[in-house]
Amino acid sequence: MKHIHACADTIERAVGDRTAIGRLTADFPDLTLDDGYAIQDEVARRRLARGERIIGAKLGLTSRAKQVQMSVAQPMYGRLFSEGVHPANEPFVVSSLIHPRVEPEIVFVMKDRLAGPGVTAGDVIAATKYVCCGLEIIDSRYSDFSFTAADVVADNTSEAKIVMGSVMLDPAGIDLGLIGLLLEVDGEQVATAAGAATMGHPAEAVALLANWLGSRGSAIEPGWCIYSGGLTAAVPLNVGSHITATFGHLGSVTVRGV
Ligand code: 0L1
Ligand code: MG
Repeated sequence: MKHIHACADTIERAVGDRTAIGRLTADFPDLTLDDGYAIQDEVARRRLARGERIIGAKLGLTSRAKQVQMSVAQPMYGRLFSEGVHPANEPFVVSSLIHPRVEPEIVFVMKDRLAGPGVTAGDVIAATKYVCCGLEIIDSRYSDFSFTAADVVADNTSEAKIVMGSVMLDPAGIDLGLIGLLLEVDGEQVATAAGAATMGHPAEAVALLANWLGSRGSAIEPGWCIYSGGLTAAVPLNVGSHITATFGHLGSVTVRGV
């Protein structure tokens, strides 16, 4: 037993109080990645009991830019909940979170169930209803976004809110690895990337997720949306700032902090 319930309490308190906490691993240095997922599972169980719904999943740290920014060099996954959907074009209240950041992602909306082992990027493309662009608004519950892999997995990989673009495309007709991205803050270019920044191709990240879930007796379910991981480092969302991601073929998506 590695204090799973106590750690889940700590994470939930940080979310509720909107107050950053120290790393769980400072108190429990032997916390493993599996313990992190057990804490994530426990918090998810409580959220479901309170009436939230799971609407998908997210990959974290699938690009080199994100791994370098966070000093954690391993991909991971978290859950997306119905409470997290933020309508495009609606201002976002920055003070509703602790210290939000935004990252641009390619989003898969699934038509078929997918579970490993053996799921490939080709299987992902075939099982996808459409792809669109998205912004993920992340909010680490840890001070200064400072964490180990076990900490951030326990914190549902900093999950907070998602915003989805409106252009929906069949991924079979485009090379998602070669899709370009321009990230702007207040009209200034802050980063550029291509879809290949996510594990060579964003469908590879979704295949990894399907294989991980399969190994845990779970699956990607029809209708789920999957955020395949930030293509660039995340940028702070401040009051008054406009953050826009414009993708080749997939259009653009903006969030405005108020
Ligand atoms: O979606 C993400 O890539 C977040 C995972 C890492 C946590 C973070 O950057 O806060
Ligand atoms: Mg993300």
